[in-house]
Amino acid sequence: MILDKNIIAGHNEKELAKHQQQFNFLSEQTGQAAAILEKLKAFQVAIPSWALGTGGTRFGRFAGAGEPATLEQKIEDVGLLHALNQSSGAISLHIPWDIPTNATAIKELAAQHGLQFDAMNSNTFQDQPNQAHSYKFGSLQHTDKAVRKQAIEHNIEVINHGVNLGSKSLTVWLSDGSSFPGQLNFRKAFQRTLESLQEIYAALPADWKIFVEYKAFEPNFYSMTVGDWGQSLLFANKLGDKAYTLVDLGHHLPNANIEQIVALLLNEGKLGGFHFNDSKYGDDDLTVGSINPYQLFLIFNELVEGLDAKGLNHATDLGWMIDASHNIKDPLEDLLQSVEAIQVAYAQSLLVDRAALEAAQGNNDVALAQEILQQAYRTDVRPLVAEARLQLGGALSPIKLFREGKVRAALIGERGEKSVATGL
Ligand code: PSV
Ligand code: MN
Ligand code: MN
Repeated sequence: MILDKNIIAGHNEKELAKHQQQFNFLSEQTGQAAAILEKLKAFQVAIPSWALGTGGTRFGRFAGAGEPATLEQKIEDVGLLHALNQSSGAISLHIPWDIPTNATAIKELAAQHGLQFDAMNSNTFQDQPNQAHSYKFGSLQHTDKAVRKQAIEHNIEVINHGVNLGSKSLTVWLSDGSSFPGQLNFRKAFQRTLESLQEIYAALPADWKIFVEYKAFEPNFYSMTVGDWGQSLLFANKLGDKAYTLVDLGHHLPNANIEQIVALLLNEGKLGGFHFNDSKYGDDDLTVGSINPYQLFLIFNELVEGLDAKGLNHATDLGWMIDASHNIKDPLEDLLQSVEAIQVAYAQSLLVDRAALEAAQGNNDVALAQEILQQAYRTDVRPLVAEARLQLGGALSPIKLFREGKVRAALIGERGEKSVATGL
């Protein structure tokens, strides 16, 4: 299904008068709408293929209807999102769930929808049918060299698929670790993992990056071999210039100061990218901004400050992606909400009066520094985000149009009630 431009234009016409009023008020209030709009328009958030179907938990799965069953359908779904918000211009694939059997055709299809291929993801946390060795006790860390070799070869195969599609990065998230004290020699597991990663690194094309993603717990519950940003940074530093740490917001222990982690990684030149989601307890994969939007703003505040200080490009020098997969919402509506929450936090952080904040910090004026941040955070920037969409040809109210245009019903018509996505 492709959303007709006339449908979007018709929707915008109905919404325009109200929007214009709100946008004009905000422009006057902030006095810097034009500059922020340009940045918002350049900012794209990649969509992971595994977020397009409802995820399950170990207690069950409630599949939605009309989910994308093939890679082509996943690309179509991201195409729909991008048509609606003009800010989801990339898809991130997970191998072997998304093997592109005909890379040229897949590339063409993506291009028709205005999509690029974001980071490729390997999977050594599940055993696949006919696989020679099991990952039950880890993959790149495994005590058995044959298992490590299999996992290394899989990662190289993922790079090769990515090369064919024009992707430029590999994200490695490992479930490796241990669930009971005594199970693992931490030093040796680290060393084996490093040597495995070095072999994968050696297969990276010159213009590629490798992102080492960390996670504090799950599926292993005593230790994770890449359990926090310190361990990820150790790997990234030892691997070389093409290796970076990837921050997934859900992968920290409760109350971790993620904004400080991000600021320091960026300062070290080792922050590679993000997986956005939100959580109350752990890796809940909830909609971005649904639980703690202030934290999201504080993270973006550090990112904007750090990127500007280093003369980096907000849109292109880091990898921006959503990583969520949950049980009960329509995944496309959820993703529209997530992208908007990211854009809102980004726009708010662009509103921060940097010079005033720096002066307040220099004077140790703690109350004023907080006032400056909250002035930006409490500004309702949604009309700015909507205006950016409008200028790019997207919909003023994407979810409203998704519902009024009966997009899910059309997808069910095409794919059937029982079409289930492959993935988490
Ligand atoms: C598992 O926690 C996970 O959500 C990681 O965040 C990865 O990025 C993702 O799965 C896909 O492998
Ligand atoms: Mn992730
Ligand atoms: Mn996760």
